[in-house]
Amino acid sequence: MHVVNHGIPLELIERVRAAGKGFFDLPVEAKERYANNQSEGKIQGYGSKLANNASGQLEWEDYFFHLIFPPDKVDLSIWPKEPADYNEVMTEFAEKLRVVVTKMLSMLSLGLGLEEDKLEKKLGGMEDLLMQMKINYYPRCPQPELALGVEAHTDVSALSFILHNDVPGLQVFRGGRWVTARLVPRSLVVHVGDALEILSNGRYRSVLHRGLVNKEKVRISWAVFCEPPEEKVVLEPLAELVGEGSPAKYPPRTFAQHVRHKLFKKAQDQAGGHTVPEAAESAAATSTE
Ligand SMILES: O=C(O)CCC(=O)C(=O)O
Ligand SMILES: [Fe+2]
Repeated sequence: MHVVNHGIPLELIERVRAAGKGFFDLPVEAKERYANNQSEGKIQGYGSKLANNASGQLEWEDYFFHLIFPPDKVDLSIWPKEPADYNEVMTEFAEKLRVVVTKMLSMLSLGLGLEEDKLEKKLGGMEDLLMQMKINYYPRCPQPELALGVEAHTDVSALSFILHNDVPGLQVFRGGRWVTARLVPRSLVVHVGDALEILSNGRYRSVLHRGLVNKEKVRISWAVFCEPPEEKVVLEPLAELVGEGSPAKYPPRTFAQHVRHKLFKKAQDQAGGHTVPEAAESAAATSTE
């Protein structure tokens, strides 16, 4: 969905875009000083996927991943030092977006017939709900039909907020086909992720989506994943939504267990010769909404 009138000044959004683009415009040696190291568990930092991944699909992107909220959990040492205003801009954006997160979670709680602060509290509240920024940088791709920016997936988060540089490419799977998200001026794109699907016992569905690449234009997106803490919260359908006639559709798991389970399932499906998710395979038609 697109959210407008969200209260984040356009001027601040422009500065976030400029700061992210400024980082990716640096020479590769400068960017590599921030390289992540997945095998050592260092997931924050700069990474590149311009290589074949396990499913054989080429993911054509570089990215920068780091925590932006709450402030006491942020590790500023790994944030880009260039452009010089990166910290200031991203910190201000995180604070403003955190207010929007609370508003969205209130509305989504009310939509389930629950108290306004139910989801916010369940996801860890001001202290423990994490906001992770992933800046996706999709270079121009000479043969866009052979690659994807990001392959089809649902986000593990509760909610994801996406900004982009006005180049189309985000697609959601709806009604049995891939639909390209419209570019709505001044909007934030919001996706429901797995954590919210689980808490709502499937009343809100995690959105299957992917990112296309472009022959003419570089595409950049800023995705902010709002997640519960890894271990503190047990993700399971909220008690109020389970009962006679509506059994729990998901087993209890911590967020960390959910992420591991999903990776394990993906590896198993791939070993069995499937790409994941299967719905994506059968999707031939593509259109613009
Ligand atoms: O580039 C986009 O618009 C979406 C990126 C995305 O889905 C992700 O980073 O999880
Ligand atoms: Fe995503």
